[in-house]
Amino acid sequence: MNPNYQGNLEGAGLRIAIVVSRFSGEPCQLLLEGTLGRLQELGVDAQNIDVASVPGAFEIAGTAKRIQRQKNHDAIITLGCVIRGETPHFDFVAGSCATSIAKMSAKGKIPVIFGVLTTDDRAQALARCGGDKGHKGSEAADTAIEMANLYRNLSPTPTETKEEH
Ligand code: INI
Repeated sequence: MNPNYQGNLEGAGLRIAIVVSRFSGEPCQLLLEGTLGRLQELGVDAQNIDVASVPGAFEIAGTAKRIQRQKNHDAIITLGCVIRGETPHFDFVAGSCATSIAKMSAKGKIPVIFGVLTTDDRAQALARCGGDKGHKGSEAADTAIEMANLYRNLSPTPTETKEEH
């Protein structure tokens, strides 16, 4: 049976926001580059992409929430990198970041995509930014476009009509 509702990878006309943290340096920059490149390959106009830069993964969700409230975008992509070996409070930073973004994504009207790497070390992170484990930034772009188009095909739920964007 074919699904009733489906997304697609047509990015033309979509407005996308990216929230990217800077904490780990190179992996974060590579994630951003991969996301921007893939969004444009999928037809998103560069002028329809907004990027917010934040210090660390802990700041991503609050920033994404404020962008969500602007009601100017069809999807938000969150990008960042939390490395276990670089912090004794890995579980707090990674856990709070993932939980807050998951809540936003489930409750809000637009998709919020989780492109935050959580790895044991820097090599594992780099492997996921265009190395032998693929590119999580470019995958996040695909997911954002597919989900934005899927949500356009779905009616809002009764609670969402009362809720924030
Ligand atoms: N932030 C990250 O994005 N990645 C990390 O690996 C990290 N470590 O290792 O601590 C990290 N910490 C900073 C945190 O996200 C906040 O910026 C900081 O606690 C201020 O709120």
